Amino acid sequence: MWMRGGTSKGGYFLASDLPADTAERDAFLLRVMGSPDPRQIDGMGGADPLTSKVAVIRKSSREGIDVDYLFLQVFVDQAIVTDQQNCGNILAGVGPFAIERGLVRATSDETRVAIFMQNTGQVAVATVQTPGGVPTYRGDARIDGVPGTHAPIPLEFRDTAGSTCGALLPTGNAVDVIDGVRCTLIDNGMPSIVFKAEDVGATGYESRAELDAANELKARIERIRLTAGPLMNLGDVSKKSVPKMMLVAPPRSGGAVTVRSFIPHRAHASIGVLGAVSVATACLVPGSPAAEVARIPEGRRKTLSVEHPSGEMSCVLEVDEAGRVVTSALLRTARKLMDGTVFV
Ligand code: NQM
Repeated sequence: MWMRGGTSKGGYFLASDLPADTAERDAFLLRVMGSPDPRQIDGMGGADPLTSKVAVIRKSSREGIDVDYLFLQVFVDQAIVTDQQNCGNILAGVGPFAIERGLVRATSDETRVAIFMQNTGQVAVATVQTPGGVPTYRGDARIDGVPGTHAPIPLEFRDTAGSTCGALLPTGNAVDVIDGVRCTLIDNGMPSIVFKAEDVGATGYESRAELDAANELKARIERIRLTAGPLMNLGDVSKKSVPKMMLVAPPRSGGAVTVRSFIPHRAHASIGVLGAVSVATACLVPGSPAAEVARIPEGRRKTLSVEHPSGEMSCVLEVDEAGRVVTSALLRTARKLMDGTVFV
């Protein structure tokens, strides 16, 4: 099934429909997407990392969990399929897909689907609109980066701190200076490097096209990324899609912070879901570059509007007495686009 999940798009497969052998599976998915090729002309991919994504879903045998979800990023111009990151946008389609395929039974007009995210070993709960027991994609919810309105799919996350790096702040520091730039190395669901846009000669308000054309800037932040990878317990990240690079600046539209992200080599058209959660969390780390530019609402339950190139993403963060983020929630939408046979 081909679906839009949040601001991403990709193929959703039952695990049982894919080769069990990882190398065979990856070769198959490269053929499906038409990679490696910058245009992905011979496949389903959209010549963009945001539309070259795969969800692999199976019924879960875990207590209290409905389905297991493995996310795979199929590189566009390299023959790489990686499970080294999660994807909260593609996650938005997992609940409806699981109901459509009969892995989960709709319970009432709304069905909560508990999803184990295999990439990071954490749980997300998606609430899917299921009037009459059938998922609907129509509704009034709007998310920036997607035209029109659709049925709301709220996503809740718990225990995402240190999802891949082992700790929220894998170096134990709020700030590490790398290549002369003050950075926060953080992982609240997505390994991310957060630094002030102005510290790398950017404004933080550039368009995606401007950032993609900024070759000197991209080379500089890639140097930072390659140095930071091992410090974040990620090893050599030259062929990995994490950590993501997050350039922050003061908000301009009444939000909490402005972000331009690289994922990691192309600029994001908006921002990733867990990427946004990780940046919002960095804004709450005292002494961090993000905290210096952010405007943080009061209270234990905070809605941080993260401004990005095509609008904003509101992250609802709940903090404990010590100010640590314990849960996060976001609104996404998804849409079933096509259900059929893909030929390889
Ligand atoms: O951060 C893009 C996306 C993502 C990932 C990326 C995502 C997340 O927008 O949870 O959703 O960072 O590669 O789909």
